[in-house]
Amino acid sequence: MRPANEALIVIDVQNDFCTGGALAVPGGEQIVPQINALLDEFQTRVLTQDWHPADHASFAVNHPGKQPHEVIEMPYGPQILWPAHCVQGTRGAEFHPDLDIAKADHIVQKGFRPEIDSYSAFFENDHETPTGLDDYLSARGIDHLTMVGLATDFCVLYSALDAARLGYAVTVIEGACRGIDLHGSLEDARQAMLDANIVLEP
Ligand code: VGL
Ligand code: ZN
Repeated sequence: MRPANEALIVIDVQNDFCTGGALAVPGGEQIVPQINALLDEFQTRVLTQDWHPADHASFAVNHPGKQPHEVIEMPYGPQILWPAHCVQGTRGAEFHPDLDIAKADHIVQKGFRPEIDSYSAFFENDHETPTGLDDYLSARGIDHLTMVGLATDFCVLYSALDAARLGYAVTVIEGACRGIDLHGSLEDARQAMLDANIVLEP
């Protein structure tokens, strides 16, 4: 068992990010068995859930004439447009059926405000609206996070960078993550995490 100051953060292991899903990450479902094993090791286990309303501003379909992966300018900066995914209450938004969600202590839903996306488990994409996760963890004396999940180069990356910035020691287990890899974003993500002193474990 890991010590009480450590938590496992499982990012967005949801049907829409797995094979057959609306925003499928190649091999997304392959990480589920390893994550289930990790859930047994940690005393504090947090899941995040991408949880968008159907009219969410990150969906290309809500911007006439725009296609997925085009970038638009939002008040908080550039935003990549995505296929509609993880719509609240749909099967695509549910956790992968094999993920052992009964072992989680806390679930953070994010991206539920129509006008702002939220990649990070800690802040929305304006980098200042908090999700409450930092308070939850610091109230429990947690200062070390191990992160796994989907996608390595988006929600795992932004969660890990924010956690490092907030002062947590952060480890990302790359074998228990899968990436989208848009225009080399996976290699950029690895470099950004290394630059932030995040430990990358195989
Ligand atoms: C994610 C793109 C859009 C992720 C979520 O979980 O990495 N990526 N929404
Ligand atoms: Zn999303």
